[in-house]
Amino acid sequence: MSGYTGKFITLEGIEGVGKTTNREYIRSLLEQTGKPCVETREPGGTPLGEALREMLLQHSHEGMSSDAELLMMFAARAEHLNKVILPALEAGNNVLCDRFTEATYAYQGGGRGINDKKIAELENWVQGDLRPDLTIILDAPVETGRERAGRRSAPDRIEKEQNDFFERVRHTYLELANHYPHRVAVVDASVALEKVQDQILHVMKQHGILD
Ligand code: T5A
Repeated sequence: MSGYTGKFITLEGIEGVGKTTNREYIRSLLEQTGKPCVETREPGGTPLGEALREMLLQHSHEGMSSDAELLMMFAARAEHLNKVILPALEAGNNVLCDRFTEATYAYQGGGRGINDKKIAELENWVQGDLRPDLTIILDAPVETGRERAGRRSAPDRIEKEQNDFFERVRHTYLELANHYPHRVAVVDASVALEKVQDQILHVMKQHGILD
């Protein structure tokens, strides 16, 4: 838990499940708490983080080692925490972040096969005790997510991975939800948007983010 008066909410899931689509809705729910909401994303959220994002996602860095990828995700995160997330929480705001460390467990851990103890060491170093108050995992079959993402844009360096990579990513997300049910919730994102948003409202109430 973040331990701040504002809430730290993160949004996760494989490609194309609807994170961007649902951000505005979640933001509007968070604003009902009376506190402003700082909306941000990872990798990114700062000038350095956005530069790292570009390097991570562009095709000119095909063949990047998994460890380099992992360390760049945490370099971007360290900057993001220091410059955006912690100042916003310290000022009493809610923070809504499109992806955070659960993505690292899912993609670099599940997808790339990096041992989760290595990820946990970096998590503890960079974040100390800070964990999101609630992580909402939008879950849908890999084919559904990829088909939706493909309609939107051409695949980036990570999106061009094969289905088995995304099956491992999805599986790791679901394992995280089983492991941390008090702070990680799964929403079925394969259904119509209205039904997805009903579930989001429900989990935010269930986890005490909204009354
Ligand atoms: N990454 C990130 C790591 O590997 N490790 C890390 O630690 C971190 C932080 C970032 C990449 O970096 C990786 C993961 C990613 O590969 P990103 O842009 O944050 O990339 O993530 P993407 O998943 O690529 O984002 P997308 O924009 O592709 O997916 P979204 O945001 O989940 O999907 P969205 O909202 O754009 O929707 C896609 C399409 O589906 C439609 C929308 O209208 C849109 O057209 N849609 C629906 N259609 C029908 N029914 C619904 N319920 C729908 N919901 C949305």
